[in-house]
Amino acid sequence: MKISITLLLFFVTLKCSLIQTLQHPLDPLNPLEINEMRKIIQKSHLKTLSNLTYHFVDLDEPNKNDVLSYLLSPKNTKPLTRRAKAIVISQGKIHELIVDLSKQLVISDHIYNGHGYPSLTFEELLQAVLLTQKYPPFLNSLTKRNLNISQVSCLPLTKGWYGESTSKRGVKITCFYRNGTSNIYARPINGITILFDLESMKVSKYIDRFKAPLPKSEGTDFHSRSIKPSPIFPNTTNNKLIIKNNIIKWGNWKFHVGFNSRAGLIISTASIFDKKEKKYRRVLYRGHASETFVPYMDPTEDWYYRTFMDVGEFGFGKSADSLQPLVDCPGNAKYIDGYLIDAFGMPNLVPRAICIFERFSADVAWRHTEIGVPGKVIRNGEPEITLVVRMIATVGNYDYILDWEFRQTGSITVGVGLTGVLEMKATSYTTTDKIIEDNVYGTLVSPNTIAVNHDHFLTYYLDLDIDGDRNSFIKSTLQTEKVNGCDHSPRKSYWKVKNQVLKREADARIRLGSKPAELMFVNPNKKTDVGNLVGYRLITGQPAYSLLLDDDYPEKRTSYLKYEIWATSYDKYERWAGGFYADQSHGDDGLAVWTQRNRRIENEDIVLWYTMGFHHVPCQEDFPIMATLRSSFELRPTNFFDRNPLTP
Ligand SMILES: *[C@@H]1O[C@H](CO)[C@@H](O)[C@H](O)[C@H]1NC(C)=O
Ligand SMILES: *[C@@H]1O[C@H](CO)[C@@H](O)[C@H](O)[C@H]1NC(C)=O
Ligand SMILES: *[C@@H]1O[C@H](CO)[C@@H](O)[C@H](O)[C@H]1NC(C)=O
Ligand SMILES: *[C@@H]1O[C@H](CO)[C@@H](O)[C@H](O)[C@H]1NC(C)=O
Ligand SMILES: [Cu+2]
Repeated sequence: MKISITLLLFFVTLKCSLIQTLQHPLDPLNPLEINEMRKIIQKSHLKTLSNLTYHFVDLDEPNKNDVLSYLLSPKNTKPLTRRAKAIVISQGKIHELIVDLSKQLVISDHIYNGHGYPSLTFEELLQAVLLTQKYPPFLNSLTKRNLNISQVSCLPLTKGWYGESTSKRGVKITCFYRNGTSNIYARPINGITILFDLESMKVSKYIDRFKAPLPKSEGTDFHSRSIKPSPIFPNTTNNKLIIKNNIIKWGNWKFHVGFNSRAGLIISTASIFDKKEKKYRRVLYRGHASETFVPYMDPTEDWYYRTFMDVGEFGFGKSADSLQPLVDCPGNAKYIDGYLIDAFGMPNLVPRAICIFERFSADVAWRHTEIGVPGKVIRNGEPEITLVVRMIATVGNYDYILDWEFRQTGSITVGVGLTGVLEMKATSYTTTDKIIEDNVYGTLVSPNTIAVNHDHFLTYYLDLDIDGDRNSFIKSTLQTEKVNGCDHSPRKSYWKVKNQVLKREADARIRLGSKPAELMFVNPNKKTDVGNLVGYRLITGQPAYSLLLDDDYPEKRTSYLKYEIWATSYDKYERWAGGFYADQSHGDDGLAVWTQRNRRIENEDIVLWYTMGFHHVPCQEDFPIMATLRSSFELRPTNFFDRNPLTP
């Protein structure tokens, strides 16, 4: 009896997982598949290993060609095998595993011996904090400061890399005093250095240097005001929204929404319907946040190491917060859940990880009034209606609102909103006129509180495939020309467009800002009826590159931030701009390293990388909680359509 129930369950499991795999080959691993993967690993040669922890699990995606043929004719393509990729650590060894879920086998187990470590698990970080809060020398330091442990909150911070030839997995712990506030970051307990070793799970270094004043708790709290969201939403049924599992259809767009622990939200196989060609045309094979870098600009003992690569060290997906209806997303939003994998390999549901909603932007999509036709005033126009796909990552103190906004014109706007709480340090100063040092590395945002200067760099992976895989990257600079005397023109100058096809990866490293330029991915094998190459253009936000010196350790780890733009030859395994093993990385993986091969990028399958940056000099309005600061970039059709697709 017992056996038959087990068998029955086995078949039910198998059947369900098969049904779910038929949707889209890039669907994230579902809970049944995650459980299968874990069981396969537990039954494999790895079963003898002790204390095996899961640091990263993702779909091991099929090759692009196979995905595309499957989507073109699912019935005529043999089913794609579902595989999981898992990075596990056991006894200090990092195993890179590939698990075939249909064959029920671990098909590859490779030990990684290079620099850097995989993303940290939530469970080990929680343990590190709990053990630190019981560590006797720490309790002594609190007693000396007359602080009660029941009011202390601690936070684990990644420690970066500062030239050590070898270093263990570990974090630095920084602590705060609540007593009277829920804004834990507002009251940092300064002067204590705590290094926590994640291999032995012990405090490995403890130094208490001085007793700094603690900022007051008054005025540090923040609470939501009750704002009633408008219940009225304009009637936008002309663009029907269809959400079938992870496949979204809206107006002329069709795309897939994925989710993993590292990138969070992933947009794949986005195509737009062309009325004239009567078919969907490919635009973006995949796009997602690839890495972030948040270096603080304070070189002193408690702060120098704060140079975070949040996506690689922890993960936007792991930090995905459940979205709050009517606050994070409007009333007409539909939600998609996400699944994460904990340190034990168990699936964890993130309810409402992603929301999708039609936005009446209150902007004008196009308009014109014509008074030149005798006897008439002719007014035309359309309101702008867009579709937004959103997730929010709360990474410690900061919240990142990550949007992909699709327009019926063919444009995709990728937006980022920064909000949350600043990282602050305690100081004895209560007003700026009392500051005696040249440099306190930030802004006095409240008495006894300095918010430290820092950057936010968000690098996006954008695998554009304009009407096919083979694309070229064109840089068009606008050049001032002198008017030739023979032209008999009273003008002296004008500008003209000079197109340059970037041939190799080294040509495609671009620092924005000095000369106006248009950056375009084109399909050199396809032209519009009038003969222009079909393409999509990148309209960037404000330029921002890293200002650190080349020989500074954080700069060595993130040298890809010397340029805002890169283009690379497509390689399925090159997705993480700062390298896969980001925790304590040495900078020997990632964009800057891959492109040293200087591969051909003309008429090849190529990938665009763009970094959106913020140099953040804090101000008082960022305290106690920061009003959202936004930036965006746009991928905009350029001679892709024969005419404005909004006009019949
Ligand atoms: C496994 O973890 C347990 C509890 O954390 C610990 O006592 C033990 O030493 C670990 N074993 C190995 C081989 O690391
Ligand atoms: C610390 O706070 C706890 C809980 O509020 C309280 O029970 C305890 O007496 C306090 N300890 C001291 C030394 O004040
Ligand atoms: C908490 O703060 C109040 C003043 O706001 C102070 O009187 C009290 O002693 C503090 N308690 C602890 C445990 O630090
Ligand atoms: C909204 O759309 C529905 C369905 O198409 C239609 O029945 C209704 O009249 C529309 N309402 C307004 C105010 O336009
Ligand atoms: Cu900031």
